[in-house]
Amino acid sequence: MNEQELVKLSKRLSRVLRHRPETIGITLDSQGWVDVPDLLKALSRTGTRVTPEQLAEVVERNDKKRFALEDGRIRARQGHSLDVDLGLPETEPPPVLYHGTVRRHLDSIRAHGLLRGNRHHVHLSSDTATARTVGSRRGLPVVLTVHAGRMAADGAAFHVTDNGVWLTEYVPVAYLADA
Ligand code: HQG
Repeated sequence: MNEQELVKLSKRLSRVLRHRPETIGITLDSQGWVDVPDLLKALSRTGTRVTPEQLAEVVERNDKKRFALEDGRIRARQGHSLDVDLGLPETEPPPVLYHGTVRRHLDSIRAHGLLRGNRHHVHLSSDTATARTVGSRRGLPVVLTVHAGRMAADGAAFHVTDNGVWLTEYVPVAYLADA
């Protein structure tokens, strides 16, 4: 597959495995998994023919390792709006993490803190370059520092996905600073 085809299929998979499985007539189990043959049949029924080899290629070559393929099943590693339990253990965060956003959200973020919106968690990065990339999806990026160590010491839970995205439910204003 060429790069364009890979990105297109990755976006389609993100949509069905994180947000809207019902649009192709599948359901995910409580941990977000679906059997590969069921997924491929459903994609084919809805006009997207994908072979098991192509699916493996998208999972393997995905720039952010967004999907996990194990024992004939697949799931998204993070980013769900659906209620799934990823089973990620609570993990001690580094002293600071970063959040990439855009200027137009800053007033609201400084008033209310970082909110998870439709997703299960607020997404944080361990380095500023990744945070900048996340922010730049929406415009000129602005990077905020999150005092994760202090938050954890004050009782907040953090999780990290196996592709290195840090997750927490909410970041109060008191733990935010400019990067
Ligand atoms: C902003 C991508 C106003 C927040 C990325 C962000 C990430 C507020 C937007 C992952 C706010 C939510 C997640 C507040 C937060 N007032 N705006 N109080 N609190 N926001 O897409 O972090 O490619 O849900 O700054 O790489 O941008 O999908 O979150 O701009 O890892 O794998 O509200 O999605 O990964 O946007 O991105 P999102 P995000 P994938």
